[in-house]
Amino acid sequence: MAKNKTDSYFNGDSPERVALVKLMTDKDERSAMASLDELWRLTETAGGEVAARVIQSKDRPDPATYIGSGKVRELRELCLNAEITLVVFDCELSPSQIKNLEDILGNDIRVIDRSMLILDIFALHAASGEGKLQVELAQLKYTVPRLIGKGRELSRQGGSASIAARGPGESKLETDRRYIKRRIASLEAQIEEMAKNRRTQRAQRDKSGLKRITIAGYTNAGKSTLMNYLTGAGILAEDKLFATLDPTTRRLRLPSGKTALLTDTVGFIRNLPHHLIKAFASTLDEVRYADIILMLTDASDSECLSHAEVTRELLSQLGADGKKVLYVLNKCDVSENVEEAAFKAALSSEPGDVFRISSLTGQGIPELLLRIDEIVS
Ligand SMILES: Nc1nc2c(ncn2[C@@H]2O[C@H](COP(=O)(O)OP(=O)(O)OP(=O)(O)O)[C@@H](O)[C@H]2O)c(=O)[nH]1
Ligand SMILES: [Mg+2]
Repeated sequence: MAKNKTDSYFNGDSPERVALVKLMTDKDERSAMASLDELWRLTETAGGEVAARVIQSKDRPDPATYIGSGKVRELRELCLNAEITLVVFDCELSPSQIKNLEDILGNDIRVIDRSMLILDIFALHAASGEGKLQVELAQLKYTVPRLIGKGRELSRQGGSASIAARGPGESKLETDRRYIKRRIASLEAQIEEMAKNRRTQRAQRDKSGLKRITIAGYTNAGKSTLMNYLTGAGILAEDKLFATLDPTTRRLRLPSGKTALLTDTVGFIRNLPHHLIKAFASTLDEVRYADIILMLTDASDSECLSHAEVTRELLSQLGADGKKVLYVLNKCDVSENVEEAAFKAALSSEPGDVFRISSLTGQGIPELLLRIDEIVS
């Protein structure tokens, strides 16, 4: 089962030492570095310590080993010298690529890809029953086929499961394909049942006639901090990726005295694993059923514009086109540098007003609330 925060990796042994590997196919060094920085943060969030970064320049991925077998042998030397036991690739690897890589790297060095790492963080942070089932489903569909057949145990009970070994599975039985098939069917049925409940709750909320406002944005943009500022919801907000997985809805009092419903939800990231989107469909539906979306972006992040672009694109995929979206630049107590024109260009749509706020100090929030009030009225 997915582990929770209290028995996380940090409580046991020292953090696992990790090498990050990136294949650069287009000579775009800046974006390669930004992508590696993000992978670094993901690794730390999962409880790893980054000990090395490796960039390989190549026209296209090697079908067998992704970076080429010569480079993998170099990587092996590096790992042995630096006591690195886990290699994270900044891409999606096929099960056979992982197998080939581990064959060259040797027994004590494990290989995972970016999606497995993200799923691992989700497993670590899942708190509700629904969240845990959703993560387990995504892991069974993505991670497990990549780990299977190596005699590797998928999860160790108690203490310190290592990165990407957390999640479903406690016995050898669980690596059995038939078992996995049955478990997937059962998870899908349970998740559908919970989705039904969610739909009923939504229908009840609809009867109340209150407008629904959903905060959406890249992970770590400050969504939960804004939710807490506006409603005192007391949601965990911290400088980690994917701190929030479960949606929370609270009543929001507007300046006119009217009430609306405000929802905080799971964050986005570029190349969000496909199976995760499918498994979290009912959670992500909060976007589809919103009357107003507050698209929050961290203005202090050097990747602010690309985050806005990714978020806009995912919102569109999730069925938010045609909805009223308010674009909000957050953390303006730290940085006011983002130019409105560049921000609008990144969104490739005409976003109307852009609000600049700080969810920590409250600056800019009265203006945002007045605008919401106007729309609700
Ligand atoms: N300086 C500053 N920090 C902020 C602001 N808003 C949020 N933060 C910080 O940014 C970090 C992330 O905030 P969260 O509210 O957890 O972000 P989130 O969007 O909910 O993130 P996930 O749930 O992980 O996707 C925390 O350390 C917050 O204290 C702000 O306006 N200014
Ligand atoms: Mg959050």
